[in-house]
Amino acid sequence: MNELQCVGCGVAIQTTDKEGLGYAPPSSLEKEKIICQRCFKLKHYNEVQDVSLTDDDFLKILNEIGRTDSLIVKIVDIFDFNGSWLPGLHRFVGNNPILLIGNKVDLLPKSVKPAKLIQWMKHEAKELGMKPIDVQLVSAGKGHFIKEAVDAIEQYRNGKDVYVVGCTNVGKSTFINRIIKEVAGEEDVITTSHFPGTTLDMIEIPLDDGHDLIDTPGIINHHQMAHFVDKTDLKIITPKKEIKPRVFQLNEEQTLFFGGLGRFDYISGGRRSFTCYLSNELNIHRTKLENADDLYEKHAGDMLQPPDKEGMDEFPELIRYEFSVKEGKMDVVFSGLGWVTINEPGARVAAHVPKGVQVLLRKSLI
Ligand SMILES: Nc1nc2c(ncn2[C@@H]2O[C@H](COP(=O)(O)OP(=O)(O)OP(=O)(O)O)[C@@H](O)[C@H]2O)c(=O)[nH]1
Ligand SMILES: [Mg+2]
Repeated sequence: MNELQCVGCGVAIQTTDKEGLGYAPPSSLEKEKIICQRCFKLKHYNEVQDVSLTDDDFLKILNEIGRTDSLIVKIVDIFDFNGSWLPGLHRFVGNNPILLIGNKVDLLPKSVKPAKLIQWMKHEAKELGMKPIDVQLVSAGKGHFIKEAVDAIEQYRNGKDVYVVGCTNVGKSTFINRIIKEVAGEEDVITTSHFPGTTLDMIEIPLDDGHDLIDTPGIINHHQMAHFVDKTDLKIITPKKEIKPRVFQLNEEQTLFFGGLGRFDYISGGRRSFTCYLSNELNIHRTKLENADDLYEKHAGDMLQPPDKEGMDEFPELIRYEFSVKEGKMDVVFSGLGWVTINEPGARVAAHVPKGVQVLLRKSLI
């Protein structure tokens, strides 16, 4: 890579087209570290400029990784484990070993034991057909377990390059920034933001043996809730601090609405409790199952929001999925929104999500 690159997002710098990708004013070329206009706006005004890269562009960038001899660090968002998993990853990594890291552990209740979570991640990874060389848990945002992760990377990379890959928004750049801060003391080198698609090209951070730690653009998972809501609503549904589990004692034929974005029907199984793990800012509304359709019809966008009234126009209809829990403690996952834990077997429930968003039943995480 000889051309000038933005230190924040990796995009190739150009100084002629003000509206185009990678624009930086000509005067900035004299600086030691060049930052593009989009990163500047993100950093200073938290404003995002939409990008004209397509899925194919991103895939092309990532395809190079399969031809390297390197360590792959795959990051998943522990709050949206399945939604941020990236099923096709093996196509990019070739035969390289994968270190799996669950990020954003700070969002889970403190009572959750890290060792148990790692066990759970190993189990899920196996179910999903992946054999990582190791599994770690971190909070890149808060700096928890970073030293452990750095030690693991050092151990497994065997003097090779390290590619940090994953879905958009899982915290790859935050993770690398955190490592840079720990090692070199420099803060916020790479641009991060709560908008998906922040990093635009590979960013190489030199390691002390001549190899690199490489940030990569996240792969977009179009099934994530983040793509169905606008910027304001994204803030509401994205948890920023430790999630306070909300417990509901429900009778049969009762419904919970998560704003207007999701709906959970308890159909049968006797009176029992359900635990909701969602952003603390997201409103939960309880009603009778028989009234739920009407209520959504009348109040989606006002009483049941986000999305707000304006966002409703383009909002896809909710699709219903039914589940019977026959054994164990299970989670009904509303991808990108959170999950509801069914504490005991013997319940029939239904989950409603916008068309295109993933719902699944999994072994309980907590
Ligand atoms: N709560 C919490 N939030 C985090 C953590 N790490 C990252 N985030 C937030 O997650 C969002 C995405 O972070 P980025 O580092 O930009 O994610 P990325 O994977 O590089 O995203 P792309 O470049 O779009 O692929 C930001 O709002 C971060 O502040 C964490 O450990 N805990
Ligand atoms: Mg990034």
